This record gives sequence, structure tokens and C-alpha cells, in this order.
Amino acid sequence: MQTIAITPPAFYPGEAQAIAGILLNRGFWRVHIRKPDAAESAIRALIEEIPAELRPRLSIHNALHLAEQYGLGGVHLNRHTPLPPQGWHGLISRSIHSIAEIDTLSNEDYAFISPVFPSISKPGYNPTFTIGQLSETIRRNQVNRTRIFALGGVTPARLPRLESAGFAGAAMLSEAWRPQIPADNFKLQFITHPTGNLSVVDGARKALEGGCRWIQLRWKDASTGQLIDAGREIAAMCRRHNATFIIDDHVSLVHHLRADGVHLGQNDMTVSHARAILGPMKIIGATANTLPQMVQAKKQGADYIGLGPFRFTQTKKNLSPVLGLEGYRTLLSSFHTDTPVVAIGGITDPDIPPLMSTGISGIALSSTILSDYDPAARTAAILSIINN
Ligand code: TZP
Ligand code: MG
Repeated sequence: MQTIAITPPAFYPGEAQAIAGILLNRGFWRVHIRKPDAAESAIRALIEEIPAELRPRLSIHNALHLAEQYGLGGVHLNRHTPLPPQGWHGLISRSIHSIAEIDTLSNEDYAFISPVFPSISKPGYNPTFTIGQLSETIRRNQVNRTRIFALGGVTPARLPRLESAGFAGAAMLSEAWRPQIPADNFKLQFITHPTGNLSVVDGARKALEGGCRWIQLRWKDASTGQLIDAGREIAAMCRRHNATFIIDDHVSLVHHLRADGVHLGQNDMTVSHARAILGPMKIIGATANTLPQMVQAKKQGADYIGLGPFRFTQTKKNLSPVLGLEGYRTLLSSFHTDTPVVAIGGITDPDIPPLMSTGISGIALSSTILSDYDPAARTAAILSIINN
């Protein structure tokens, strides 16, 4: 089963690196550059930033003549662009939207048929055929050798079903570009906070030494300059430890510090707005205190939810109502998605096992770690509670 990632229509910072990353590290066979409203110069600039050795694994949907010029491997055809450039010898793919069109394919190497599931990126765009009908046509089709790829609502979890239906592969838009949240990193998040003894940088260092692999730089009364200085150091430490690095509140610092993402509260920039600025590949976490807030965060494209507070804490001002264990039980049992949830607020060691049993995926801590005389050892001890 081969997978293809189709770019989102809008450009975003770091897109060339994201494309290279998906081809090199995430097992995608090809990337289709689809920028229907873009100026040719912007498409050129994107291609030029992608290493030349990866270009044979790119196909292009508009400005097809760029394919020859940049050594791209394929061109993609549709109703608006029905023919390849003259003399084209590379791969040809096409979009089709009905079973009947399968028999009209001829010189295409592969074709996307869509939508096979209700589309994620185009809500309301639903299949007019079943996978069963398609499967039969694919198996019966002797007319041409075009390989059929599924498109529309494809997620990694649905790939095995598509494979057994006879698809040669599948293409994904939204799902391909979701940031990976490493499940192990997500188990324990350290939230920085300056104390009398430790700066935010030293606190983060101790947590990393203790084995924590997720740091959130949260420093409410810092100036931008202080945040940038601390952020640079923490970002470098996180890279050395393969840890995830998130910044609280400050969307504008994410690219600047090459952080993995941002964490936003109810009074910060909205998740949708941050997504428009950061593009699809950055992690956006959102704070929630109620089920409607959880649902809203998920709908706007949050990658994880920070649910809290568990109990009263002095670390955060203007605290929302405390949830307690019962609050987590109720909220988690009504929130049916795969969006991971992290519990936060006044959590101490004995709270962890019962909290984990409510269905959360991780624990976020600040003072429990920072108030210990040996924060690194305490971090290690907490990790062993979480892992057992
Ligand atoms: N959001 C809800 S509680 C909290 C945040 C950022 C602070 C968590 O810190 P602590 O010290 O673990 O209560
Ligand atoms: Mg905030």
C-alpha cells in the first residue's frame, strides 16, 4: 500500500522542510504539490527549497511545465488540466470522481478516486459509491493498468481496510500533515516556572535530566527578550534529548525558536487563528475546563487538550473551577476522540495512578517537580509511577 501526501492549498513557513520530512521519515511514497490559487513564482520558490534528490518523488497539480524544469517525477491531471505538457515522459496521475470514470483511464500511471470516505478537509463532501462497489470494479477492471488510489477522509487507521479492498494506495491531505505527538514524550509534561532556586532554563534542564521528554516554556512575567533567551537554551536542550518543546501563549515565537508548537488558553489566540499562522505541522495544545471547550478545541484543530485544573494550585492565576478525579471521569467518558488529553493543576505523585485510569494520556506538572530538593530524581520517580 503506497501513500501519497497532498499539500494543503496555502503555503506555510517550513513547508519545504515538512515535505522533505514526510518523504524521508514518514514512509510516504510521493508528495503532490497542489496549490490551486498560488502564483507560479511561489510554487517555484517552494520547489527550489526542496532538495533536488527528492524532486523525483514530487508531482505537481498546476503550472505543470515546472515539472520538466525542476526534475519533478510526476504531473497530475484533472478536469481543468486534462493533458500533460508536450513530450512529458514522467508519471501521470489523474483525479476521478465516479466508478464509471475508471474505464476511461488510459495513459495514467495512477488515479485518485474520491471521496471514498466523507472528506475531512471539505466537510459535506460525501461518497456516492461504496467501497464494496469500488473494490469490485478495481478487481474486474481489465481495460487499463492504472493503479487506483483512494482519496477523501483517508486516515492511517483506514489504510488496512483500503488495502484489502484492492486499492494500490491512498492519498491524504489533512491527515498527512498532522504533527506527530510522540506518545512516550506526552506521558509527562514539565511546565516551567521560575523559583527562588531555579531559573526556567535550570528547571527544564533538571526535568530533562530526570527523563521528561516534553517541556512547555511557561513564564508569565518575562519580557520577550527573556523568553527568547530562555527559549533558545531550552530548545537546544530539547533537541539534544529528542524532547518535544512547546511555548505557552506566544504563537509568534514558535518559528523563531524552532519550537514544536504552542499551548493556548481560553483567553489566548484561538486555535484556528494559530493554525493559520503556524501551518499544519506545529503542535497546538489547548486548555479546557469543560466538555464544550474540549469539543471546540478539537474542532478548531488542537492536537492535544490540557484539561484542568485537577485541584487548586498557586502556579496559575485566575484558575478555572477545579475538576477533581470525578470531573476527569465524567469529561473523559463523554469525549470520544483520539485527541490526547493531559491532566494539569496541583497534581502530586499519589494522584497519578487514579488520574491515568480516567483515560488521559499524560500528566503535566510544575511545582511538584520544582519544589523537590532534587527535581531530576523526582522527575524520574514520577515517570516510573506513570509507566507502572
Ligand atoms: N494550567 C492549569 S493549572 C496550571 C496550568 C498552567 C499550573 C500547573 O502547575 P502545578 O504547579 O503543577 O499546579
Ligand atoms: Mg495562556
